[in-house]
Amino acid sequence: MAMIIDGKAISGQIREEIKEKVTGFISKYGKAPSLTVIIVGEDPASQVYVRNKARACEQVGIRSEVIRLPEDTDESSLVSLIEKLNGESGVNGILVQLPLPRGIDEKKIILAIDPKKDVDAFCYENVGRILTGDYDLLPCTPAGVMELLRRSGIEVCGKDCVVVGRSNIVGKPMAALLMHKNGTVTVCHSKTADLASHTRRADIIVAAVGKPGFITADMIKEGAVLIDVGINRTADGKLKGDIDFDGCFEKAAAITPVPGGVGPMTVTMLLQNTLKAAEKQI
Ligand code: L34
Repeated sequence: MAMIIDGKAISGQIREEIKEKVTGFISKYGKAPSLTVIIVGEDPASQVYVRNKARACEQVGIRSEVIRLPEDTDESSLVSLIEKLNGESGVNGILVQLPLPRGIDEKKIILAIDPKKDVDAFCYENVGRILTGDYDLLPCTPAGVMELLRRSGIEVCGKDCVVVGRSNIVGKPMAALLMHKNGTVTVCHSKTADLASHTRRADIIVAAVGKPGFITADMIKEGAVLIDVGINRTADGKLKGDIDFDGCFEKAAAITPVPGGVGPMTVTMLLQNTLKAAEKQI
């Protein structure tokens, strides 16, 4: 029977710690760290995530502003807005919620953000820092996964880690962070021949595929640690992860639920990055 890794509870603990640090920051510098989130269009999932981010900022005393732009916003006005925010000393962190509407080049937008204010750590400079291990800002989801492992007492050193998914946002930085902790890392993806032969050898699986229930009990080994990054909305409106939670529960040693696993940690790591960015800018 698996230990359930309670991301919501761990998140709550970390937010208390961040809140104390933010209080210290405010008494030292006379102002709160601040985050500006830009959301373009009406994607319902993005609306939920951005609302969660704003609420979390409020919880810990970080000042946040959400800028809502219409679906038909053009690339150049979005870039202009980012450039304006880059120049404002009262803005410590800038986040453009992804995905962006068709017709806007995400890469261009990400690279318009001042690397010091890039609290997603998506720009080239920050990605290079992550790969070399010389970083202060980490991408929120992979950082959240590492923190879940650490606070659950799960050792990465020497373990066989299989990351399923190779996105720039999750899979690639996830692999880098696991390597920094001396895990032996395999990155699998949609073209991997015989995926199960890899996942069955894994001590730790991080699933970031975007397919509900994709990782099934027959694909894991007894005692594996399962980290589920997937958030899929099923037809009946429920949230389902990439891992078949019920099927894997007996066989795994530990598993994250969806919701209440990695999701809240993504939001919490954003708070941490915003505080770090603010400290660096002072
Ligand atoms: N720029 N775009 C940018 N940065 C990010 O870090 C993200 N991500 C992903 C999507 N686009 C982004 C997020 O914020 C995913 N993501 C995110 C944020 C919050 C939650 C999940 C993903 C979250 O709060 N999840 C809750 C449930 C939310 C619900 O009810 O839908 C959970 O318990 O998993």
